[in-house]
Amino acid sequence: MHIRSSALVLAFALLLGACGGGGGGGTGPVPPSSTGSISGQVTAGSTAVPKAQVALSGGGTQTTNANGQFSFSNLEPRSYTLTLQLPQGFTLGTESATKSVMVTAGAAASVNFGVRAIPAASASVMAGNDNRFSPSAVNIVRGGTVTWTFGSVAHNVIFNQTTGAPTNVPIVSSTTESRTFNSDGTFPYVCTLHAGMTGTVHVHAP
Ligand SMILES: [Cu+2]
Repeated sequence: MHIRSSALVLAFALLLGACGGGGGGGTGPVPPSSTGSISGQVTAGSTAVPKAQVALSGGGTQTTNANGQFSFSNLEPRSYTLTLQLPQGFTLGTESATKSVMVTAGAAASVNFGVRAIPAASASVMAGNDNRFSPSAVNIVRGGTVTWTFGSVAHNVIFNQTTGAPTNVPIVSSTTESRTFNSDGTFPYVCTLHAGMTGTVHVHAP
């Protein structure tokens, strides 16, 4: 192996010498790459997952960047295994923590992980004087609670569907109201006093 690559280098040197004439600092022919790379991304739905650890068999661990991306380069062509470790707030869901990938010379293999965000136990929504619910959509775990904070302008919270939804919040101002959601699903709601003042609570299984 070692002898063989030395022989290759020698052959290249001879080749350069033979046709190198006038150049002086020319770069010469670029040999085809003998290594490959792996790159990928960790996402939870449409959200990138930064600070995930991706370990490569045979050495090396990368931490995903702000876009959930990672990459390994200069890899000898062969099969590798990637092992994913998620930061807090995320779970694998149906995704597997380890994936095999074949690296070939001169090519970039792509390996992506699609995981799931663990929904929060509670969420807060402002029912402000601008006649908006903010944020307009929240995600909580089943059994979790949403608290609405009302300013001096009066609003209500009326759920579009009653099955699985908690009781409506009557017209109130300058107070907070909390509701617990015990059923999975999507629960849209409106303030009937202000056209277009709408919100949604997404309730997820733990
Ligand atoms: Cu309102």
